[in-house]
Amino acid sequence: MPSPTPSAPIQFTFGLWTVGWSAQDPFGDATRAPIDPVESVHRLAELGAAGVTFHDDDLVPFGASASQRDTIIARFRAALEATGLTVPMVTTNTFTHPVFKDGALTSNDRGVRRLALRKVLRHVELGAELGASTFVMWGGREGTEYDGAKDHKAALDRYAEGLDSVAAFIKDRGYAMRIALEPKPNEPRGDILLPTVGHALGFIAMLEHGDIVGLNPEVGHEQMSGLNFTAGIAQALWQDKLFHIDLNGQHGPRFDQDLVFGHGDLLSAFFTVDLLENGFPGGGPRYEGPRHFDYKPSRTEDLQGVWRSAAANMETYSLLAERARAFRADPEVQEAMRASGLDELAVPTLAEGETVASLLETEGDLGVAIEEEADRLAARGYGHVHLNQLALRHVLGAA
Ligand code: ASC
Ligand code: MN
Ligand code: MN
Ligand code: MN
Repeated sequence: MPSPTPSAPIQFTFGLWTVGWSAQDPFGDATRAPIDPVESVHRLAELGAAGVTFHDDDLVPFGASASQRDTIIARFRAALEATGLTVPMVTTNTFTHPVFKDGALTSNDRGVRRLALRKVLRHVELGAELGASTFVMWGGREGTEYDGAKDHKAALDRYAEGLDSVAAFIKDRGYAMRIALEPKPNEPRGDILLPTVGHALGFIAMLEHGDIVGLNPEVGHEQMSGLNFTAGIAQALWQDKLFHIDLNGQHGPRFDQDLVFGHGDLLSAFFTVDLLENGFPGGGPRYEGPRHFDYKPSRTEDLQGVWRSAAANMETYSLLAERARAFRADPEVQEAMRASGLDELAVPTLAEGETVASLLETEGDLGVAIEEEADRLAARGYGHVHLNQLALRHVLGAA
């Protein structure tokens, strides 16, 4: 049913490193000048964003003196106050400096691991000061190019040690903050540890402080592995582990494109928005965090293109949210969902009090009877294609 009152405005947030990217790639120089983070805060506020996020080094250059750091942060805080933008999430850069070439928390070099940990903890402190409730950790350099160059058992032990140390620090300080791991299969490393949502969920279950560790899945990162992003975040939600999200666009398995949200697989983007805005068809855990964009304005764009591409992310999401609302409210869709059996799937397979032993006893006779029953059940059509065509009509504004 359409909601009787207009829903609260969607909270869109952007990484400072997204619009601020000066577009250098492995083959070519920057095509744009860097943008002052204070300028980005003002421009994003004008475009209707609710908040910004950043790596430590996006704001304060690595190696800046304490007084330089204070000046930069004071100026940034003033911009936040002037615009009303919040900082719901921060993250650490443990990938740019050459020291991290073999990883940060999982570098083979213990000195590097200890330095990385200090860099992370310092940024946890700044994040807490700015009110961030999520601390994202993208381990872009945690991995290897060569299977023989990493002891995976030891690397996962060190990854767990590092994360548990950061989580324990957050708890000891009493910060209202949770960690969100961001999986990615490869790039910049040949293979990255915790390559997918599934790997990361399995890893979190092994942590001592896994209660405050969840996920920050990125659309393109799952699609680089040929995986279904919506299905991935659905499982994370089911496990109460969808702490944050990185929205963008990607054309299947290839280099990380970081396109505008919806500029990759549009139908997949529609179902992502449908899940985030409308929840599971049968109810259940909802995503409550910001709609965060981690995209890159393409290298072809000038400054006008940068701000237009930022606006495009929010416009696409908002249009899809409208379409997803209409999709769920459409009686024809509701009927198609029923015909597909979506409501039946919500019914437990065993009746209350029933056991598998009693199931076998009452309905277990194999042979002719079970074959007849199977044939009868097999005759059903599920109408999934029709349901998907109705979704497509809504996406195209034709329903
Ligand atoms: C992040 C994050 C990524 C990377 C990448 C850096 O914090 O979420 O995907 O860093 O954007 O270029
Ligand atoms: Mn990416
Ligand atoms: Mn990301
Ligand atoms: Mn990214």
